[in-house]
Amino acid sequence: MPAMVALAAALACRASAEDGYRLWLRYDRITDRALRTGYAEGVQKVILETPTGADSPAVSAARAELTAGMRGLLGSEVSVVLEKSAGQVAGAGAEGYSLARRGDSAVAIAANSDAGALHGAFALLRHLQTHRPIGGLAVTSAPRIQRRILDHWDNLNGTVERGYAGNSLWEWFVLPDYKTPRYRDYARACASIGLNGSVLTNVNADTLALTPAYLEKAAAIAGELRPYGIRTYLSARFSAPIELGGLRTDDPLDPAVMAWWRAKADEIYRYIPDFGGFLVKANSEGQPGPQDFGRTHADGANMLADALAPHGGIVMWRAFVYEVQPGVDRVKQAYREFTPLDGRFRPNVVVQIKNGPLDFQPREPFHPLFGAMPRTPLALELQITQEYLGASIQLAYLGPLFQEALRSDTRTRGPGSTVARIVDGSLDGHSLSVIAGVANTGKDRNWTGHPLAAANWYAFGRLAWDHTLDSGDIAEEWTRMTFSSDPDVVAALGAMLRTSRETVVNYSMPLGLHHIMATDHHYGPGPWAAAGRPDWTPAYYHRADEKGLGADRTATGTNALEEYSPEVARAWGDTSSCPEELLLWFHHVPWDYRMRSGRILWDELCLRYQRGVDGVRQLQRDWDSLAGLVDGERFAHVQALLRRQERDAREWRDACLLYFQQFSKRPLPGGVEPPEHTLDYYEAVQLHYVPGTPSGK
Ligand code: BDP
Repeated sequence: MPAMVALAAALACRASAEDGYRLWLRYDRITDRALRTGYAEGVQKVILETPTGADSPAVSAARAELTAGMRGLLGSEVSVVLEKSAGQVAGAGAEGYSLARRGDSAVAIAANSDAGALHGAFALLRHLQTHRPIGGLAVTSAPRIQRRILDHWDNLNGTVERGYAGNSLWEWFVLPDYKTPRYRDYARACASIGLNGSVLTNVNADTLALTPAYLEKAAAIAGELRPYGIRTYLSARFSAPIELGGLRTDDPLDPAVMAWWRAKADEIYRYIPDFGGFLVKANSEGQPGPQDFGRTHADGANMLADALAPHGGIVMWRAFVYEVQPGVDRVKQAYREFTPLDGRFRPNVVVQIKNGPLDFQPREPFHPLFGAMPRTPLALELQITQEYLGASIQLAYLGPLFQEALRSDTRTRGPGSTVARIVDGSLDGHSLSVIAGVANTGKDRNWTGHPLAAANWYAFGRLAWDHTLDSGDIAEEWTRMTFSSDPDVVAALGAMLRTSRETVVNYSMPLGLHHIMATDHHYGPGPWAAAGRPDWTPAYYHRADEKGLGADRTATGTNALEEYSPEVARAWGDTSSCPEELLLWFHHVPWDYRMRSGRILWDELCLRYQRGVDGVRQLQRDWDSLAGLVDGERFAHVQALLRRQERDAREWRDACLLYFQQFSKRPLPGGVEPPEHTLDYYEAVQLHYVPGTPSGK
């Protein structure tokens, strides 16, 4: 082959390579001919019915998506026409849609807003991408939670705190002049799963983001996100009045401070007229806040809320607060600080709470603040980026974790008082509702690092839209859209996704163990670690001693259980009724305690760790079975990462069991592989420049 031809062939091949950039919006030709023809005949025309029937950026985005999508999936041209709707579309809410057939050859997408029409366009495409019948097509869908937001922990210098997919998406230095097309593609992906907001900047906030030069840059990004219905938010550093304004105080009750923030809010809205509001981390992990001046979280939040209120903005005030307080369990602190403030926040404030009371561990019980502040809208913060679940190196599909958090029943207002119903506002009648996910996106070509980690972004969006969806169904949808509808692929990848999170739990922190990871970068085991602060030290949490293992959070211990409803506290407070998944979270359990399997705790623990390693090997076998059924590029990438994951899982198992064995003084039971190295070896392991740890070495 002449060199030029070879080069051209290589380039053509590269262009069509599956590098993951297209995410779940691939729109490749449907290979089943009968299905394709049926769709092509049934969807020759799409009617977009909107309140105005007029064009707009969102409507043209919908039109472009439908045109490109149909052309790709069906190889046929679809005509997209606009009509003014006759009246309100029942059940579609402000941002939802209904899909219905119009005669034999057309589909109508009806919505109460242009953003709703765009969501409907994506829903129709998803319907076809997942090969669902269009015969009696009649779908109505509306989001249950009002604000569905990605929180980017992105720094202005391009690094991403806990980001494992390369640098930040936002190219601050060349903004506002150059706007990479990725901004649009990002917004498109978010809109396709129903998200409607992005906090651009890290919760550990930089005041520079609030200066005119950076507001101009943020406005440029906002302009790219807006056509897709994505609103822009920023994190706010509480000390900005001192740092930027030259004031002598940040006291939220000081008139000069209030005036400074009012003027700042006015300025922001001049740049970004539909600015969503502030996300604030205050008096937490060294961040400044109202308590520095003897004021409360409510004083601080309300002062910012008043500044934003004239413009319709909101404050998302985080409840992730803890300090070294001798005698007070870290997991109890947020509840103690926030419950006395219930009813004292302005209506445009939402208190944003992580799913569990500690910090995004592989498994946590639900946060006791859910249900404990009925007069305050509460937002749920989930972590999509896998800080404690193997970064973007290990496979952990988080749909099951998100679902577990949302469906947790707090019992605070009787059975059915789920976290989901507290967050969506239905339990306590709040109209403001927010769900946030800490993003796992970055500059990597495939957006999320691990080729399967985009499933977590996808699952977050789908559950944020409708928390009654099943995480297994979502995994299947994603698989069909991202890989293929080949039944072997759907079955094998579906099984991998469904089991992967529990597998990570098993090889890292089984039976309710938590916070036993390495210090700072959090990648890998570190139950022995001396972190400098008691509440950052794993022994504070695992409490291993000659007698047993686990944190006693019953009345004989820290009594963290008192923060839950009596029904939950009763069930979890007794080892015989506490779910074994949470056993060591709430109890210090003797090594020879009889578990439900009939084995003693030590043996069960060892076997769980082994089960985790075996689980990764099963993931490997499932993936290997897909050779030839998925493209070579993604196949090889995942295969290599699973090899690494198997090694990492063995390290977790061996290191943790050797460490705990010092206390249990018992042999490994049959069926558990002997460790490869000594404990000294594992304790000496030092990782360098772990991604997502901007300050680490
Ligand atoms: C912890 C992270 C830290 C974040 C903090 C937070 O390790 O980087 O700043 O959460 O949520 O999990 O504020």
